Order: sequence, then structure tokens, then C-alpha cells
Amino acid sequence: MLNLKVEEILNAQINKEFYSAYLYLAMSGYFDGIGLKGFSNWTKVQAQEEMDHGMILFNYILERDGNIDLKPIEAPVKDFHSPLQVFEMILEHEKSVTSSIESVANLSEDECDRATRHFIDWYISEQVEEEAQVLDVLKMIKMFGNECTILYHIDKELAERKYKAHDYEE
Ligand code: OFO
Repeated sequence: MLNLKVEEILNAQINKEFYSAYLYLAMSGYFDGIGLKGFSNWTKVQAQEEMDHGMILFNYILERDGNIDLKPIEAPVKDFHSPLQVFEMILEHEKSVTSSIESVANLSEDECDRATRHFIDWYISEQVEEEAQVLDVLKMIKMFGNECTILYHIDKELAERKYKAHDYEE
């Protein structure tokens, strides 16, 4: 049986993961609209991964005989102006998700819920990976992004990203 405080924070985290998916989808739409199909692909793949993150939490709550409590998903922001501005926004967003994952880890420790503490480690590693990926793109854009030909090459590189279902690994 899942501790009620832990159950609540895990349900809140589901909401954050699906909000993330919404946010990335909004970005994907923006990039498609300005002709950057590779950027659009990258953010769309990220949206799919975020839905996996939400589903893994959903399945975990059920596995622990907890209750699912889904809240409305906020509409994503949509004031996007350039690849640089969007990727800066992504980095800030992911940092805030990292800190909410850390709150889950801290609470599960405080509540002596070892199973959740162990489970959430996967998300901690995932956040390290995500922030690193975003930083790589951000650095490329900062370095070369103002030159159209280079932006075109970055776009081609981001078009290569493929969605692979994210499975929770012990
Ligand atoms: Fe789910 O990792 Fe990004 O937000």
C-alpha cells in the first residue's frame, strides 16, 4: 500500500510529465510552422518520451495499490520566438522538473518508502540525461545558430532523433 503523501506527490508528478508533453508538442508545432522540421521532430520525440514518463508513474502507483488522481493539464505557454529562446526555455523547464523529481526522492526518504525511493532513481538519471541533451543543442545554437546555413545543419541533425519507447529499468 502506498503512503498517502507519496501517492499525492506521484500523482502531481504525472501531471507535470503530461504538461511537459504538451509543452514539447506546442514547441514542435511552432518549429514546424517556421519550417524547421528537424527541430519539430526533436521536440515531438521528446513529447512522446514525456508521455512514457507519465505512464511509468501511472503504472507504478497501480502496482503499489495506490489511487490514481488525475488533475487538469494546464495549457502550455506559446510565446516562442526563435530556436535559441525555445531551447533556453526547455533547459529552464527541465531544471524545474529535476527539482520536482528530487522532491519526490526527498519525500519518499522522509516517509521511509524505500520502494519509491528506489523507483525514482530512474527518473533522476533520466533528468541528468535530458538536461545534458538539451545543453548540447543549446550550445550548438549559441555557437552557430545565427548563421542560416548552420541552423539548417542543426535542423538536419535534430531530424535524426527517433522515438524509442521508454521502459523503466531497475
Ligand atoms: Fe519527464 O523529463 Fe522532461 O520534463
